[in-house]
Amino acid sequence: MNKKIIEGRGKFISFEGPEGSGKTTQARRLITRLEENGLEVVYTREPGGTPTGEAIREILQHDKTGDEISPKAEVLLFAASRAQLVSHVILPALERGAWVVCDRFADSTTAYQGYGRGFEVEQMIAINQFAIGNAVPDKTILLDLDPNNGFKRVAQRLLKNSDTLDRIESEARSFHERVRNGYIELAGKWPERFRIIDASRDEDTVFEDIRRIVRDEFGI
Ligand code: Z5A
Repeated sequence: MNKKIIEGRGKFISFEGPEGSGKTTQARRLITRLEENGLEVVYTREPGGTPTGEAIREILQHDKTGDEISPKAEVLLFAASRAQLVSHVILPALERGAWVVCDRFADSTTAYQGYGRGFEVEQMIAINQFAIGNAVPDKTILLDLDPNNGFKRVAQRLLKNSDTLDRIESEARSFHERVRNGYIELAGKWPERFRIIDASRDEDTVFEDIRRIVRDEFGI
C-alpha cells in the first residue's frame, strides 16, 4: 500500500508506564492500526533505537563491566541515548511526515531518575529539554498499573524465556511505587499532552481506549 505523505510534520506518540503495563504490546497494536490507514510509522524504543543507543542500553541494563554506574551517570546515559535517537531517527521521520511511536521517552527519566531515584524533578526536565529540543510528543499514553500487577506479568514472561530481572527492574517495590505516582504527577502537570489509561484491564479493552484517543485527537 502506498504510504500517505502528511503535509508538514508527522505525529509523535510516546508510551509510558511501569514495567509490564503493556507499552510494547499496545504500541505494536497502534502501529498496525496506523499502517492499515496507509501511514508511514517509525517505531523506536528507549533506551536504544540507534546503534549508539543500543550500546548504551546494554551498559544500563546489564552493567557487565562491574563498574557500578553512578546515579548521575545513569541520568546522562539515558539522555545521551535519547539525544542520538532524536537527531538520527525521530526528527528526520517527523520532518518527512511520518508518525513516530516511541516505547518510553523523556518522561521515563523524570519518573525513574527523578521520582524514583530522588533527583530534583525540575533538573530532570531541564536535562530532557537539552536532549530533545522541540521533539516533544504530541500525545503521551500513560499505561497506569500497580507495580505488583506489572511484576506478575513480567515474572511470567521471564519464566517463559528463562530470563532474569535487569538492574532497574530489581529495585525495591517502594522505588516502583514512587515511579508510578510520579507518572501521575507528570500527567497532572501536562494534561494536554498526557492521557492516562487503566492498564489493569485486558489487552483489547486497553487498546479500545487508545484507538479512541487517537481518533479523537488526530481523526485516524
Ligand atoms: N528507564 C529509566 O530508568 N529511565 C529512562 O529514561 C528510560 C528507561 C528510558 C527499560 O526496560 C528500563 O529502563 C525500565 C525503565 C528504565 N526499567 N525498569 N524497571 P525495558 O525496555 O526492558 O522494560 P519496560 O520498558 O519496562 O518494558 P516491559 O517490562 O517489557 O513492559 P511493557 O512494554 O510495558 O509490557 P509488554 O512487554 O507489552 O507486556 C509485558 C507482559 O505482560 C507480556 O507478557 C504481555 O503479554 C503481558 N501483557 C500485556 N498487556 C497485558 C494485559 N492488558 N493484561 C495481561 N497481560 C498483559
